[in-house]
Amino acid sequence: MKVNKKRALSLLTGAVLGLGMASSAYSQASLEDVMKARGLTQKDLLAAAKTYTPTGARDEYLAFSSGGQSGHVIVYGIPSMRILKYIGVFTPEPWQGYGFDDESKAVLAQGQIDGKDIKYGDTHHPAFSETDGEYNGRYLFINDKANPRIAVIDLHDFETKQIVVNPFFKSAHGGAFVTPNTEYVMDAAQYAAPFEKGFVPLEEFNDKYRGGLTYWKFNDKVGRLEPENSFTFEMPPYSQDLSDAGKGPSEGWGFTNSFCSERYVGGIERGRPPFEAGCSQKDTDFMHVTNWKKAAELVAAGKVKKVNGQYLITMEQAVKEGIFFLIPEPKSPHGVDVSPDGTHIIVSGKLDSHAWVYSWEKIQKAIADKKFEGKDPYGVPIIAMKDALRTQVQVGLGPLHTQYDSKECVVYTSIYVDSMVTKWDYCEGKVLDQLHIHYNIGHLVAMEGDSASPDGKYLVSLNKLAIDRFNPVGPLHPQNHQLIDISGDKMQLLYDMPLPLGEPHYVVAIKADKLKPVVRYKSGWNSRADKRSEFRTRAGREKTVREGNRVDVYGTVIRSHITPEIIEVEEGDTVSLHFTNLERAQDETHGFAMYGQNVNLSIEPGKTVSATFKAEKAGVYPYYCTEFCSALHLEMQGYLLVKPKGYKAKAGKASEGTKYTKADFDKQVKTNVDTQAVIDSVVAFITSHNYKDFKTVVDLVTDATDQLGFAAEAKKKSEGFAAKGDYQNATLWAGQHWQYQVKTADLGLRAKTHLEENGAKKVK
Ligand code: K7E
Ligand code: CUA
Repeated sequence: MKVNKKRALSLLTGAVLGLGMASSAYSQASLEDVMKARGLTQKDLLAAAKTYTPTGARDEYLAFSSGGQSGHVIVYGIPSMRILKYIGVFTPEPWQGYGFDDESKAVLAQGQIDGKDIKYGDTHHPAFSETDGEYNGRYLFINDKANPRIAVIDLHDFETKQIVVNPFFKSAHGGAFVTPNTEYVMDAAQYAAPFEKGFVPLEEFNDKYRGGLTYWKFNDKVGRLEPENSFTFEMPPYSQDLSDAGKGPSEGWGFTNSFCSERYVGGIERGRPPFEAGCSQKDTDFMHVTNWKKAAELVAAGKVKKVNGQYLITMEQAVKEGIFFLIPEPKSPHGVDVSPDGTHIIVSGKLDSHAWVYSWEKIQKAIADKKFEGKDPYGVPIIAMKDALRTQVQVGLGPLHTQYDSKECVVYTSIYVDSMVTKWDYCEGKVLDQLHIHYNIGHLVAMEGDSASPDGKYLVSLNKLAIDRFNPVGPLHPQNHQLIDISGDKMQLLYDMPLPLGEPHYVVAIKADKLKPVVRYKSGWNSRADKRSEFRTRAGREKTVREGNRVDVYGTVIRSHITPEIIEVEEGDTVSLHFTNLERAQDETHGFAMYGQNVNLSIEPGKTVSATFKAEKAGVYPYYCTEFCSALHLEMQGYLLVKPKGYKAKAGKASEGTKYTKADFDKQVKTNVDTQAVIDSVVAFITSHNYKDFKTVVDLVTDATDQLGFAAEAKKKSEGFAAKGDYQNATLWAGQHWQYQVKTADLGLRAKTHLEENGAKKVK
C-alpha cells in the first residue's frame, strides 16, 4: 500500500513537471509504403479521407438504426460509421440497467401483451419528431412489428420512456412515421387478424379479419403518446405495409400500401399453394389514402366510438365521411415515400421493375370530383390508376424503398434483386446512375432524407446479406451497412460497416448539431418518469428504513464508495435499494451489481434508481461498482448480509486486519501535505491561464473543487480522532483525505493537459 501511494504520487509529480511518457515511436513508413503494404488504391485513399475521423473529432450526422430482432436502437456516426450507443427499447439491456432497475422495468411492463412480458421486439422503422416537416431532434419513435408496439425515446438523454401496445392489431409493420408537426405517429397493421381477442376461424377471414392504420396521438409537451386520444382506421384484410405522412399540399393525409389484396389464406400443409403464390396473383395491390386531419375533427366532435380504450373509425364510417380511398399500385409493393415538397408519392413493387410516381394534385382532383372507377368488396372507393399516376420508371429488379436527395427531383431507390442503388429523376422519368452494393439492399437512408429539406451528401445502404464481405464468424453473419457518397453526379461506395445486432430494417439520420443531450441529470432524477425520484438521497442523509418485512435502503454512490457499505436484512425480507449518484462530473457513471439477485444498475451522474427483490435465502451477498470509475474503483464495494430468522450476533469485537499507530498517522499526514503541494502547483498553473475560456476545464475545475471539499471534511474527521488519541480512525480518515486529494489531482492534471494541448494563454 505504501509503495502504491509513493508511486502514484511520483507519477503525479512527474506529470506536473512535464516528464510525460516519451512519444518517439513514430512509424517511419511513408503513405506510399503503407498503400503498397496494404494493397490500397488511390480510390481507397480518397474514400478513407472522406470517412476517416481523427481522434477526438466528431461526426456531422448521427444515424439511428433499428436493431431488428434485438429490440434495440443502434446509434452511429456518419461518415465515420463508428457505433456510439445501443439504446435498450423493447428488450432488457444490462449496460444501461434497462430491465434491471424498477424504473425501467416499469417501462418494459407497459409493453406486456395479455399480462405476458414480451422479451424481444422486431424493430423496423425509427422516425424523428418533426416541426414543420423538419427533424427537431427531440424524440425518436420506433415500431415493433412482431408485437404491435411503438416506443418513445427521448433524445435529451437517449432513453426509452414509453411503450404502447396496439389495442387492435396482432402485428404492425407500417410504423413509425410522423406527421409534419408530430401530431400523430402512424402505425399500420401487417398480417390481418381479428380486432377482437380470442379465436376466429380462418373461414371467416374476409368478414372478421381486418387490417388497419393507427394514428397515435403524441403530446409534445410531455413527450408521451396518448392512447386514449389516438384513433385507428379499420381497413380491409389486405396486409397493409409501409406508410408515410403527407407534407405541404398533402399535409393532413397519410399513405399506406398493401401487398396481399388477394386476401389469400395459405395452407401449404393442406395441399394448398403457399402464401407467396396466393399473395402475388393480381397485377396490382392498393395504396390506402387516409385523411387524418378530418378524422381528428370527427374524434374531437365526438362522432367516433371508442373500442378497447381507443377511437375506432370503421370502414363504413370512413367511407361515409369521405376520408378513406384506395388506388391501385404495383404488385407486392414495399416502400411508399412522399416527396419533401409533398407533391408526389413514389411506390415500388417488389415484383415489378418500375417505380411508380403518383401525383398528389391528380389524386386530390379525383377525390374532389368524386371520380372513382369503382369500389372494393368493403365499399371503399377506388381511384383509377390513370387518374393518380404521373409516370412509371424502370429502375431495376425488385425495387423497395426510395430516398430523396437535396437536389430537386433526384431520388435513390434500393433494388433488392439486382443488389444496387438506382439514382433517378422522377420529374424527367430517367435513370441517372446505378451502383452495385453487397448484397441485396433493403432500406437506404439519405441524410435527413424523410424531412421536408433532405441534405443529400451521404447515403447508407442497409444490406440484407454480407456473405463474403467480412472475416467469417460462423453461419450467422453480421449485417452490412455501406456508406455511399452522393455529393457528386456518380455515387461512390466509401465504406462497409458490419452491424452484429439483429437485422436493422431502417435508419434515420439527423444533423448532429440538432441534438442537445444532457451530460448529467438534475440531482435525484428518475429518468424514466422524467421527474425527481421520491427515493432521491443527498450526501450524509443515507438511511435504512424498515417497515414490517420491507427494507428500504436510501443510498448514494460517489468516487469511490457506496453508502451504505454494509446492509443487514432478514431472510424473507423484501429489499428495495435506492441509489443516487452524487457526481456532477461528466461521464462519472457508477454501476451496482450484486451476487445472485439479478441486481444490476447503471447510475449516471444525478440519477436515482431502485432495485427491489426478495432476500429469500440467508447468506452473504457482495456488491460492487461495475464501472471503472477511479483508481480505487475495486474498493467501491459492500456486503448485503441476509441473516437467518431470529439470528443473534455473538458478543465480542469485530476483528480487522491492521492496527494503526501515531507513527502511521504522521506518515499519512506527511503524504497528504506533499500531495497538497502537487495540487497547489496544478491550481497555480490553471489559474495563471485563461482557463475560463475552456468549458471542459471549467467543468473539471468544478468537479475538482467538489472533491477538495470532501477532502477537507475527511481531514477534519481525521484531526478530530487524532486529538482524542484514536489513531486507528485518525489514520483511516487521513487515508480517505488522501483519496480525495488524488481524485482532485487527477482532475487538475486532466485540466492542465487540456489547457496545454489547446493553446491556453498565460493571463498573469
Ligand atoms: Cu423494407 Cu420492415 Cu421497411 Cu425490412 S422493411 S427492408
Ligand atoms: Cu464507481 Cu467504480
